[in-house]
Amino acid sequence: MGGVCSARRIPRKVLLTGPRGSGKTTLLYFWCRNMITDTLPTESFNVETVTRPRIGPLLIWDVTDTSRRRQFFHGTEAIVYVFEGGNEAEMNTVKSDLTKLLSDRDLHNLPLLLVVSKQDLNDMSPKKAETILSILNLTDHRHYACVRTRKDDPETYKQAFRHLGEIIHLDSAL
Ligand SMILES: Nc1nc2c(ncn2[C@@H]2O[C@H](COP(=O)(O)OP(=O)(O)OP(=O)(O)O)[C@@H](O)[C@H]2O)c(=O)[nH]1
Ligand SMILES: [Mg+2]
Repeated sequence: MGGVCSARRIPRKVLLTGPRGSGKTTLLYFWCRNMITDTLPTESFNVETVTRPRIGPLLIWDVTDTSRRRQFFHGTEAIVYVFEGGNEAEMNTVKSDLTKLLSDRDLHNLPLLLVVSKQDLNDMSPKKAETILSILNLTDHRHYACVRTRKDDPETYKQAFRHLGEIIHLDSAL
């Protein structure tokens, strides 16, 4: 017989967001299909259910447009934020977007997975990204993990999902 999480039938809502073109849909489709797929820029949003035994179903909303993103926040139980580790100007944009996102009352204290994407193009370690983003100020009182991904290494996408499962699991154990 499974544990509490595996028995869960109602999907947990997950918000997948981050700058345009950062690799969100590639990540989502990998989690759904277990393979790297070609993507087109997302017009409005994508939504997929991803089910794994230990964590139960996740309803993952992939949303880019920051001006209309807020309508997707209500009921969210975890956040996945994908960004490329780029130059200083880009990281400043990421930091201000992330700061705004995490201070929203609908996303208060929710588990956060930061994904530093396209590591075949940018060499930015999670530690470096965390320093630039002053992550300790952003992640107080929430379960948090930071991973890097690259689309030529599917294991990085699997690892990202494992971390997402862990922080959700920890959060639901509170
Ligand atoms: N080189 C490289 N390209 C990647 C990687 N991940 C995604 N891409 C490419 O980056 C482009 C954008 O990827 P998407 O997954 O569509 O990005 P997105 O964040 O969903 O983009 P929007 O929907 O426009 O916000 C695509 O051409 C992907 O193939 C990666 O790890 N390395
Ligand atoms: Mg997309």
